[in-house]
Amino acid sequence: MKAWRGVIEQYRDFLPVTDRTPVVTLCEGNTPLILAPRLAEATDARLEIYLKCEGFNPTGSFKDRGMTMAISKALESGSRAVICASTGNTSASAAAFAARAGIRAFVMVPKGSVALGKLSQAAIHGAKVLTVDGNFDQALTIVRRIAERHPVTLVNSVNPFRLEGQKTAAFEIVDQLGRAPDYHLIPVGNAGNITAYWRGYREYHRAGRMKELPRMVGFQAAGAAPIYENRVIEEPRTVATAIKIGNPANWGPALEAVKDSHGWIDVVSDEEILRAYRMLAREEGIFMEPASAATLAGLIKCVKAGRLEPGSTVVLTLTGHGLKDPDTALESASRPTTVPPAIDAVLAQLGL
Ligand code: AN7
Repeated sequence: MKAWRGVIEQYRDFLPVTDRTPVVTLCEGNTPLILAPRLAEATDARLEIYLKCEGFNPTGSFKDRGMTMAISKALESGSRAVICASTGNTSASAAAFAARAGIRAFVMVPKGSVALGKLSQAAIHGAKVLTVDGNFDQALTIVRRIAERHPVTLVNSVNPFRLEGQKTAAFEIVDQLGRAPDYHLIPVGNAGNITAYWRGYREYHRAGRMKELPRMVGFQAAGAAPIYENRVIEEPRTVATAIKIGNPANWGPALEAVKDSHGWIDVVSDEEILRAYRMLAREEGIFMEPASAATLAGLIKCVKAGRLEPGSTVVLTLTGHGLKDPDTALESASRPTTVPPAIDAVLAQLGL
């Protein structure tokens, strides 16, 4: 087998790159698609469930697929700096790929709403990090204005190259499964990823790589569900900070993806998200961040409501690694027990 060289080299024919594009890659993509029989059992779902583990990308989230494209194209156009607003993962990825490219990264994150791991990534890669006393939507408005007037490239998902890179996840799923799933379940924040997957599935379909298109099903957190509620949420709230977004940039295209594919958008509560978060870690040994667990929470809700045809194949995108957010993990699980350095005391604790 040839060594994996990142999503641009793997899917070059489907991407807007040329021989003159300087490819900036951290060998992102090629993430595992893991069968999850214990989840099917635990949720009473008569389904074949697969987990597309995007947390296993180089910076721990799906953003790397988009960032390899955005940074490569920024470099091609002569840009020396990039900027983004972020709930955390975009900033971590932008910082890493900018470092790899040898250009500057400026990132704006909402104060108090970004998981520790993500902040540490942006910092160690040398980005200029600004925490804003406001929310993600306000930060996005500011960086959009700055990028219009100053020599910095915006790398949020309004940058068209971001979604071009992210659509490669759909290609991989079809390559791995040998077909498209019947349903594709995915969390929705700024709504770029659901848009990108749908684009990827349609392009692969058009190219004759698959026969049937999947239905796209997106999940928002109940306190941050602008698309589901069909209104801007001024003060979004959820434990899943990655998707704490009240006015998604790709609102329209996400709705189109859902409509065209005969799918739907649903909501899940923080309680449902945290239950799914623990279940994923305990039943399948897969540690993903709360926003990713929203997808499993959504699956459970859909199964209970009988919305998924029995016998179907379902793919869940798990967007970011659990290590991104150690605080939520520790709050959600039992704490370590302190013991003296004595065998008897240890045995007593272990019940052996
Ligand atoms: C783990 O990093 O918006 O619907 O600024 O980090 O494409 O926005 C992150 C989003 C899901 C939602 N899961 O994807 C950011 C940011 C995780 C995420 C989403 C995000 P989109």
